[in-house]
Amino acid sequence: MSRSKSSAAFARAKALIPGGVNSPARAFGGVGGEPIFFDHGDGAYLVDIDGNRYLDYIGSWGPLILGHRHPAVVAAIEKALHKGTTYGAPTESESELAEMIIAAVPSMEKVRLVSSGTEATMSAVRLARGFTGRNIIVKFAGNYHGHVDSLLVAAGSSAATLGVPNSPGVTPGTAQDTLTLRYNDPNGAAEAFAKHGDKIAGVIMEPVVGNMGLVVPTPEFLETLRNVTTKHDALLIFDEVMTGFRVAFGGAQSKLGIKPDLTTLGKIVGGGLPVGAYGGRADVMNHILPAGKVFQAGTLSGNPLATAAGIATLRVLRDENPYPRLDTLSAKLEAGLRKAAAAAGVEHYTARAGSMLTLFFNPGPVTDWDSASKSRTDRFAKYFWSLIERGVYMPCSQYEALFVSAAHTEADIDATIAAAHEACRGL
Ligand code: KE4
Repeated sequence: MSRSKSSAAFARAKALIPGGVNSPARAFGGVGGEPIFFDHGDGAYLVDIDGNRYLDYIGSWGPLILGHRHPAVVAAIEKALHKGTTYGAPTESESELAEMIIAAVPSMEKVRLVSSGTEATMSAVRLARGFTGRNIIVKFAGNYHGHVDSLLVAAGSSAATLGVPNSPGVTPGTAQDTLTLRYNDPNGAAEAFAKHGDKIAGVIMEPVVGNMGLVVPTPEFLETLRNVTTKHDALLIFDEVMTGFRVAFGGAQSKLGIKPDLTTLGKIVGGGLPVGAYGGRADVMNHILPAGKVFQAGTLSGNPLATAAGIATLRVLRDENPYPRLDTLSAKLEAGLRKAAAAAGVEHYTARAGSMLTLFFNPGPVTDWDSASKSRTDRFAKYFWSLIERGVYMPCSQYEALFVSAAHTEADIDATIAAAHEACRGL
């Protein structure tokens, strides 16, 4: 495959934009080589500016559960577009999207729309601190919640250690109020609350992790977090930016049977346009300005084009219920990727939650960042590029989840598995 136009486009972009990309996740840092520039999407496929066609398993990092350019989403955006693009004033479409979110996610009694997942988590953390009057936020190593200063914190070495900033620009003053624990470590969480419980405003977590590769929580871990936060009057925040409307229409919480106090959303809820959301207990949400005193605002929050795309997407998900088929296709893909690695004698471990899954080049089990970070990223890089040459576009990092969309067919899954058999042979 020639990618000369992509290469030229990257050279141009690097002179204008740091690293030539507007988000580091697209920079191919985890796999080497140059990022591919795309011209358009088509159902389950992406077409790059050199005309090469790929089966897309990134789906824009999660939003495109219906695939590229679903007719209902395109029509909804077009209809909204001809009325205007933004008003800076309330519209009924914001209430309609809010009603759909609240109907789908039982723990959400009230919701505020913003423009990204980062804004949603940043606002939820501020709200937890404003509601409780406390400072400390607990997060988990390997969980990503967007580029919020207070959550860009290195893992602390134990329950009692307060995190240190791992991004230049995040001050020690900011990081000192973030406690980073090990995922799937109920004892560590219990110890942290025994020591700091009366100072902890909230716990934020990915209820199913996508950002260290896919890691599922143990029931004991979830139950412990729900119990200790309730006992100490701290808030439990589920960051469902990735899992919301992905692993189930009601999000991971609807499958895990745990009710958080706040939930953050993004990605699918905007149908491919910029929407984030945070919501939960009304008694907590009513502390948000202008109902309460915790400040949060946004010029394009609830943007009419974005809410139209989100409403159309949630309507298709609610009325057509693609989840059983997505689960069947994704299970077939997972089994096929495992078989391809096994046939080549390559150490591997997989984890899946609905239509998001990760193949780790790791003997497993992968239960936390410590175990995930032992993966053979060198093998992943070779695997990634071998698949690219066979027209399969996987997430460009071992520490991400791939996404199957409703536009993928059985034949697409079979072709991907065949390509994986060839890609594993060279590892
Ligand atoms: P955004 O600000 O990128 O919309 O959302 C941040 C965010 C928050 N919470 C979770 C669980 C997330 O996964 C994300 C964003 N996910 C990454 C990919 N794993 C987005 C890709 C990127 O940063 O370009």
